[in-house]
Amino acid sequence: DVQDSSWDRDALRARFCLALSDMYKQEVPLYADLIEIVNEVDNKVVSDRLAHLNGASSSLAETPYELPPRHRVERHGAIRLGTPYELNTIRRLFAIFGMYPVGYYDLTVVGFPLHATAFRPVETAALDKHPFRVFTTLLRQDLLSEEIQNLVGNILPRRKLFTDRLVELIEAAESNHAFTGTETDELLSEALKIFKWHSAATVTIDEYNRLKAEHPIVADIASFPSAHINHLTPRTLDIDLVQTTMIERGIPSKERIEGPPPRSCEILLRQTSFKALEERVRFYSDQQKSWIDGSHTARFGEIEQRGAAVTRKGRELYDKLLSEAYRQAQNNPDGFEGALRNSFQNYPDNWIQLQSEGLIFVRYKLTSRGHEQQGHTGDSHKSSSSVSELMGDRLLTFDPITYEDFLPVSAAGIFTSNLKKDTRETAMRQGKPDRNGFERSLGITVADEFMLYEEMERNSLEECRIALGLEVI
Ligand code: OOG
Ligand code: NI
Repeated sequence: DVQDSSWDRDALRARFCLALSDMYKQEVPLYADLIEIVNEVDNKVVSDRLAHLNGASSSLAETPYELPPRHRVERHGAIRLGTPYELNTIRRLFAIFGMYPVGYYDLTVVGFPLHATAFRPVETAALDKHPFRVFTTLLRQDLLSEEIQNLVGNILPRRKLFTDRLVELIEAAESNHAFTGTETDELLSEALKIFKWHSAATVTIDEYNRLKAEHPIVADIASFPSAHINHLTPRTLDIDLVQTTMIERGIPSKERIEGPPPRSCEILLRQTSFKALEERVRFYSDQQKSWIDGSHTARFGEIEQRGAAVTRKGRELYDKLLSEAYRQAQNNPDGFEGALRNSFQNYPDNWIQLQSEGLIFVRYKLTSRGHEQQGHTGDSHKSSSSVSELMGDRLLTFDPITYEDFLPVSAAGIFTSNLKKDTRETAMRQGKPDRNGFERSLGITVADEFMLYEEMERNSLEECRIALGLEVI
């Protein structure tokens, strides 16, 4: 069982994320600037909150001014893969780092011939240590025109994302081999090669143009020898401030922040980015019988702010209010932004209400009064006391659980801000989701994110009930 191996998956994941981040800083200097802005903004938010807390009594579930250890290191990245073999092997690699596939994302709804999952830690302790995640898309070759299917079918099986040594090390890990320090270093450096940028295309300029005419994303996936990381995203405490700072400093930022409007109780995910870079790429030209210069636009920088994970009911309300905002955008003097603020007035914006209406997932914890009464509650409380009774008696309180996943519609906003629309898009929009096909390629099923959050909530409540000497229901 790989779960019980001798190495520390959390420590490996932390090293892997740091190494990727260092590599990407070298490759995309604007990413390094972005990290600096995020650090500045977050320092300011923390000192403002401290000043505020010194003046006021702290209320329930107020965002802590002491940041959890995961904060400064938190990132997500994104890669795009071409074949089932590539997806399957990435899954085996990421498992060594304690990252498992969670959720199925169908991107045909936004006109992309892709489906995806997010590789991430799933357990509370692992998430608390280092919550690195990689949004991983797989090309849907079945949605391409026959001509491009043939072209891609020729190119992709020949590329070698994983070195022989890497595959050997993955196999060793799977048979529970205890890695030496040197082998761990090798594992990381061989893994990094998968994500590295290459400025020489593996296709001719003509092929590149044909792939790009099909859909720019197809060219991005099929023209290069690696699955280059296409963005790496730090988490910030104040995305609005990061956005204005980016604009002030002349960074080509996207116009709007994707996701929910600004709120006092953050939910789900808000994201913004700077636009993709136009990069010089060398292509072989059959006509000129030589290498020529061309360009490719795909890699960008992104920032995110994460809030509470919402329940299915909370997600339905989110989706409903979002589509309402789209419908009303034309009639609002402030356009989509105004319509969004308007429709989200119907999304409760206070933690107690969000919790009591079952809109968010929470982690229960004992209040200080609860701690004092540990084990003594039996007399005054029915052992079947409900959550709301225990909260009413101020024995129990909660923290919202952080959303660890992605929002496909936001992702689409980011995608489309970086890529020109295309004629075949409509055909791709008609594609049906193919979760079974995706899972067959992956080699296992993807976890259901709602069930993971539910389990965290249930476990936290059980622990509290046990500590209070109450019956576990
Ligand atoms: C993936 C986009 C998804 C996000 O933050 O929602 C994503 C891609 O561009 O390949 O990273
Ligand atoms: Ni992203």
